[in-house]
Amino acid sequence: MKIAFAALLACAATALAPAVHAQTPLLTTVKSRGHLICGVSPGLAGFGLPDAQGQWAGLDVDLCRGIAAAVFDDPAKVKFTPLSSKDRFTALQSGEVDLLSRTSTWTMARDTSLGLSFAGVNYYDGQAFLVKKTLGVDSALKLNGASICLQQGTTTELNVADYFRKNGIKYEPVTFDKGDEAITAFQSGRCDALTDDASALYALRLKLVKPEEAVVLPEIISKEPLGPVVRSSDMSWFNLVKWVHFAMLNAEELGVTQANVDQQKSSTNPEIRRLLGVEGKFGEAIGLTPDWAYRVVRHVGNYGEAFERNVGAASVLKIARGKNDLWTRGGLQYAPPIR
Ligand SMILES: N[C@@H](CCC(=O)N[C@@H](CS)C(=O)NCC(=O)O)C(=O)O
Repeated sequence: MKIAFAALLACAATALAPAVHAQTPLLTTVKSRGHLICGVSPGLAGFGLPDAQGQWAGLDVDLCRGIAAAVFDDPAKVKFTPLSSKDRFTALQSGEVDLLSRTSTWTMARDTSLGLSFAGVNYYDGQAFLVKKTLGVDSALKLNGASICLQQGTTTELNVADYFRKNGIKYEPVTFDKGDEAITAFQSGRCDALTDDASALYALRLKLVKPEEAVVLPEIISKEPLGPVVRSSDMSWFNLVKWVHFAMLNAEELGVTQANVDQQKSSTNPEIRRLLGVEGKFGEAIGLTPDWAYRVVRHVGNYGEAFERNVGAASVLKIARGKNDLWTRGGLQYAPPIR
């Protein structure tokens, strides 16, 4: 009886124990470490690539810098960890990085079974094929029997299997660990086609000795919503990452740029005033001061500026805004309001 009573007490104590585990919030860890650790592509122009001085640049890199700006008021307080397609999710799960910002496609399996959560879409992409003009093929449907270079551990690998099966045609996969290896193999003729996210194909094509000798075929065979990923265990950190991306979008929509952000602080538009922390305390719930988004725009710019600089007109890739334009101009980029 005594034992049963003790067991009951123990059960009651467990039931009453706070459900929250005594886990240090990631923001606290990041702040005390003094820098953010961001998992990025090992070297993909436009998204994540170090220059000769080791300075990282790219759209994914700028999201990391935006988070560092929000937290530290210093976009340089980021350590970049290059991760292969195959290793990226394990590195995030193990805590090696604070987030992944690395051309990662939001899929149901990745979002629901890895203990990870996608915090937004910073680039709407789709998968395509690159071939040499000498192959004489103008459609992916004419690739029957082709050997196709691709990267391991990607949605690319799965989509190409679906596409060929669906269309009743055959192919032979030639798999690699890195984008660089795949393009080198394509260059040397080890495969007839290279398949990847369309944006990556434009970046990889520039690595060919004669880029003009290869073309991207017109078919887009999948949806590749690319975005940042965090561990699901820290809701507050998830919100912070999500809202840095939304702040960059809202800034663009409201005409707030890196160049005018200081003048915009005296704007009478209530939406701009809330964005820049002149009114309200919207940063508090994510552990930041009210001017968190001001810091993001001041150091990194708005989404459109980051897009143009890294993958758009002012970059080597020259990708049109297309689906990545704001919803107000017919694109898919849409951020919930700050209020
Ligand atoms: N979006 C796809 C593909 C992502 C991916 O890994 N893309 C390649 C494009 S080349 C990449 O970023 N590679 C980096 C590298 O190996 O340097 C996914 O999430 O599985």
